[in-house]
Amino acid sequence: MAIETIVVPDLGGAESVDVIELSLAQGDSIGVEDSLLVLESDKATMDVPSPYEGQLVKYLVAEGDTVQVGDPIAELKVQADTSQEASNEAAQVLDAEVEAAAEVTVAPEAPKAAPVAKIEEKTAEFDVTKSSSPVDSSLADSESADDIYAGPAVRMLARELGVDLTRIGTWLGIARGRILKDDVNDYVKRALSDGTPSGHNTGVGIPEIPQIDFSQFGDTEKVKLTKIQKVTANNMQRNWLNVPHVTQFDDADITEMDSFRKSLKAEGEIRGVRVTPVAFLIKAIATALEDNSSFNRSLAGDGENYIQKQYCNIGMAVDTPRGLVVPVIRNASSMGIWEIAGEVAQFAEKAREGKLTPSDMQGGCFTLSSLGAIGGNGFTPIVNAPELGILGVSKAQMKPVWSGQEFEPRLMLPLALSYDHRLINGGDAGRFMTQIVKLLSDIRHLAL
Ligand code: CAO
Repeated sequence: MAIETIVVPDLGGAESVDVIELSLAQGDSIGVEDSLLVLESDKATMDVPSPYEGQLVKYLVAEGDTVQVGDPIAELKVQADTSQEASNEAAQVLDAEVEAAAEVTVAPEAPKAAPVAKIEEKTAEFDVTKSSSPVDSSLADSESADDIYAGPAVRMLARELGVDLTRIGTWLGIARGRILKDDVNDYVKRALSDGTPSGHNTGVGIPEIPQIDFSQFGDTEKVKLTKIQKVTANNMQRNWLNVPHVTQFDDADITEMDSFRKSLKAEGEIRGVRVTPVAFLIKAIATALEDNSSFNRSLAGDGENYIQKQYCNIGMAVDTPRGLVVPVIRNASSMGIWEIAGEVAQFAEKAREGKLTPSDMQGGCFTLSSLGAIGGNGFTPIVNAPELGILGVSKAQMKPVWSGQEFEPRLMLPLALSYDHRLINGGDAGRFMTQIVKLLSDIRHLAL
């Protein structure tokens, strides 16, 4: 056996480079061309392959050190008779690799045959030459991916699996840390088991929001999403991406409706039902839905047909501590205000207690999202697909309204109707909205 000292090879022009990864532990066995350590210049990271088969005695450098060509970096215990021959071969391999790296640095069209496991360019151009996968360029191009320390073999594994290293960094809770092969494998296992997207190129090719390790700015806490929050996140993204939304705004004068509603208070106490504007809204929507059948449709999955619904069920968004849920009030068009108000209260209570059943939340034709009790002038709700429309209601406010002779104080209710423009035209939406405004402004029409 002989002890061989390994030195920094020709760096293809780079004067000094950083040691970013020591690939072995003391006493580890190593084969010819296996990575001994990883160096990083301004333009590339490169593996220094072992010229010998043998065992690591010790490193002569530490991670973070800066080294130059010829500096000793490690001692290996090797078979005396093989050392010279292996040394020559490895030197040739390394020369070829360094040459390829140098070429790539100046010429993006460098041959694809460049040894990908050995040299890792930090420029986007180089990345494109290394693989036909579009994932690669986005990964290496990412500023934050460069902040992650990962050896070429780890980066290659991540590329092969389509995993974004910055996401792994975030998952591990490190903004600038070293990622190992096991981390990549663990992350993929986790992604496969819970359906978490693993890389940039998921979904429909939309650039992802950068994953940031916020702990670098201050204290943070990682909190698990509730099941409802996860479902809501998926549904919202699905609906936002699939449905071409248009939102139309209007105000309904609910002055009379509200004084009538208030006049029901005493009777409501006897009946044990509190009537809020929501009951009138649901009744108005259901009536308008019956009169405007274009809103009571869904696109068929074949893209060739639509389904015309002959029933009239209205979903009602309820804000709960666990997240947003939408119970469905069935046959709302055939119900009176008392009955609807009773269902609104019951469903709201059931929702907040987490007692809604799946069937309570199925079969909706149209959704009401009322933030009236909370506030705001208006918002643009997201259609609850495969429904075609949703009405967002904000807080009613007293406003001066011109009567033709004078300004009068009127209670105005802001409405926002979002609809799926694939099946609903502006004319359909205008008629639908106008009818809702009319029904709320003169609730006698609700009785007709
Ligand atoms: N303008 C002014 N006041 C309003 C109002 C409006 N548009 N709508 C309701 N109010 C008032 C009611 O009159 C009532 O006050 P009084 O008791 O003094 O009459 C109070 O607000 C009641 O509010 P509520 O929330 O208890 O009951 P509700 O029937 O108005 O609403 C529900 C029920 C379930 C729709 C509501 O509680 C809720 O969860 N809303 C949130 C929906 C949501 O999160 N939407 C967003 C979805 S997308 O993220």
